[in-house]
Amino acid sequence: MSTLTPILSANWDRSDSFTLESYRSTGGYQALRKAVAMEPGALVDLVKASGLRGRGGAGFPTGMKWGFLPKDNPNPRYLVVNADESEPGTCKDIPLMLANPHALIEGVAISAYAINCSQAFIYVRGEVLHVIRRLRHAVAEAYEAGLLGKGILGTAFDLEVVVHSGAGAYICGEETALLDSLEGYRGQPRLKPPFPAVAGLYASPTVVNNVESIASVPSIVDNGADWFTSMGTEKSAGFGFFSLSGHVTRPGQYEAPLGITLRELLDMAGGIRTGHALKFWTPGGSSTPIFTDEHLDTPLDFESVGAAGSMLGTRALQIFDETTCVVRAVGRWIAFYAHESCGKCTPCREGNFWMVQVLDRLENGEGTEADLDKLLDICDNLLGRSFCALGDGAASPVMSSIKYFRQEYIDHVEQGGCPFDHAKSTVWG
Ligand code: L3W
Ligand code: SF4
Repeated sequence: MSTLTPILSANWDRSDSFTLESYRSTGGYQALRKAVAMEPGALVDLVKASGLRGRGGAGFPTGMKWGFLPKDNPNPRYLVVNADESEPGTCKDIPLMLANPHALIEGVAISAYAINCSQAFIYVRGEVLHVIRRLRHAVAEAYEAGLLGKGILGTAFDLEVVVHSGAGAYICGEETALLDSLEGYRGQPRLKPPFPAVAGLYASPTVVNNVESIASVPSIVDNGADWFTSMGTEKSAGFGFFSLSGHVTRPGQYEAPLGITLRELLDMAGGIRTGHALKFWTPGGSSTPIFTDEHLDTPLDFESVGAAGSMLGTRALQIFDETTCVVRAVGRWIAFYAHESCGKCTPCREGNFWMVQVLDRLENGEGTEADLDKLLDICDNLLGRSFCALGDGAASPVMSSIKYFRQEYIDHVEQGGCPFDHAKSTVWG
């Protein structure tokens, strides 16, 4: 039975948790002091040994990514924090930055030192002005205290940190679109390879990491790689946020070891709202294939979720009970993807547009059974044929919902429209 592991969220109940004074009073910035006394390469080895994997969705090993930076490139190196959190259901980085901005800033300083970089950017989703203000204030506090800027903690290590506001485009969470946006261009994904580690910001070697990944680094430096690997599973080490939303009694952030199950999380969260039963859920935001009550005991780690046909993604667990119409839920997500498609490639630009039309007509009683094949055909043209992960992600909820709830789609056809009373589903009502 897994229990919670409050590490990044340990002090969230303190009303001043976001201040430098509060962060320092609980041991904050001790890890930075320890790190700058180490060889940078030893820090990279430490993060590799911890097994930390990217917390932004893909789970790529963080230390390995740092190790990809070419040694013979004379250009400056950059560290870019992806704080453009926008995946539907994903809501972990924003509370983390609000309640604990110094964990991120300390992580930025340690990570930049580890990769020999003296310029970092935190690219924040443009809509969250309050988060941007809080981060800028925390960065200013860190400069004032000699934790950023020239000669950090009396060493020769210099680091400038810029908090950059995005302009509210979901695609700018894709790392190369983010880099284009940061350079002042319209954010659209670039062809990979080259990966940012080789040619990223201003065509220079760049590490792009998610907020939660970077904020986890100080705890690894403080406590060691063995401490981190003692949590989670062999290939999915450590802890992470599981963000429960929707039809759950106590929605919110549950910081727990990877490998915990939804059943265990629901036990802690008071279960599905009273009088109702689980119908479907997303393990990692709407870009991951949906799960049902069959998957209550699937360990939420990269391997187990993958083996069960989905992705751990951002651990955004959106929970829906039996009052929710799956066609309507999927329709809402696809409308989002259609709106946010950057338009660069045809499968995603056209496919999402047409999926919205088909899902709308099914929901409104104008669909036919052939529409199911049409949806699957469009998905076939999206999956693996889109330029970036947005296209693949959009196909996921459509294909998986037809797999698990085919009859519900057919009911929409046979009953001339949606058989659900949306007022009963507080989520989509
Ligand atoms: C150097 C190589 N670097 C891979 C790096 C790469 C990137 C990281 C992961 O999509 C997924 C997506 C969403 N040399 C490398 C290399 N890298 N090979 O590793 O790369 P990749 O391509 O596996 O994934 P990605 O393009 O970063 C992320 C899914 O996560 N997702 C998350 C969405 C999250 C948000 C949000 O709001 N936070 O949007 C949810 O499912 O769909 O599949 O850094 O450069 N040989
Ligand atoms: Fe743009 Fe969509 Fe193509 Fe990605 S898949 S490049 S978001 S059009």
